Amino acid sequence: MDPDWLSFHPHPSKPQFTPPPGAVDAHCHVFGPAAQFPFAPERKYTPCDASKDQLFALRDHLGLARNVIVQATCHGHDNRALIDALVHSEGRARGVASVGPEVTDAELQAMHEAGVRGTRFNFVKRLVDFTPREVLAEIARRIAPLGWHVVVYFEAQDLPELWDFFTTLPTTVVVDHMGRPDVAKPVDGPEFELFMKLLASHDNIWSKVTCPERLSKSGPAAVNGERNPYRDVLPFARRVVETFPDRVLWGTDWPHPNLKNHMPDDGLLVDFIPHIAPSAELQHKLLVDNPMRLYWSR
Ligand code: 0GY
Repeated sequence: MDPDWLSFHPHPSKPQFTPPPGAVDAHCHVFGPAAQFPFAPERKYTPCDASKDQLFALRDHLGLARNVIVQATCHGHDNRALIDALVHSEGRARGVASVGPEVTDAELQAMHEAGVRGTRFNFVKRLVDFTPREVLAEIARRIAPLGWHVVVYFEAQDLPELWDFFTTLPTTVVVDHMGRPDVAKPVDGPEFELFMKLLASHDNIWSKVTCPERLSKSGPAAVNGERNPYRDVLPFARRVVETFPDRVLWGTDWPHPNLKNHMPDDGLLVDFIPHIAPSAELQHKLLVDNPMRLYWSR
């Protein structure tokens, strides 16, 4: 693994918040193990191993029922570690794969049978090489008949340039981490307003309200001893949940790739939930109804 790589928290705390029965962690990854599933030669980072068994143990520890495992860029278009996790999950995990134009229809069908329900397009320049929009549009056209959606990952400053591409995709589109807002800017400033407008004007576009630990500048410090971390991210996530309650997903992002300053306690991440989804009804939509509709109904 990279010399400055931070490994995931070895002993996450027990959350104080009890997720509703059937709650889904809708954004997490598996890494390797590299001896069994080597990382891709074109990867931009080399992580620690983070196995399916460790992921499933974390799921149980946090009081969650299911996972949506998202293909990480360190595995490129080789989805074997993801598929292996899905087929050993006893139906409790679905996946988002990463595919290139070379993928065959038979391979897509086999991935569907293993539990894949989406493909991810990554526009974060430090993570991937550029892929022409026409190539991605053709992949979207091919996965649409399977009922899959497209997950997109990008930085907030790139949204204006990506807008036309996102809004012409023929599938449901799920945005990772609220489009990575700069949380030092106002929640009603032009940058986040543009993101809110994207969802307000397109009812096929969803958002993950994930990664407070990645977006936060204030960090995990508790206030008055309360487990209420990442307070600067809270208004952003809460605004998205309250405005689009039927199109939001939550996840841990375990094992937290590329965090350089601190590694979150996954129990604290679960305790972020009641602050962004303050009612039982919002929590149930965020954690159960929405992910079940998107990942387990087709
Ligand atoms: C995330 C975030 C990151 C990495 C990846 O696939 C990946 O490599 O997603 C990141 O470095 O911001 O969503 O887990």
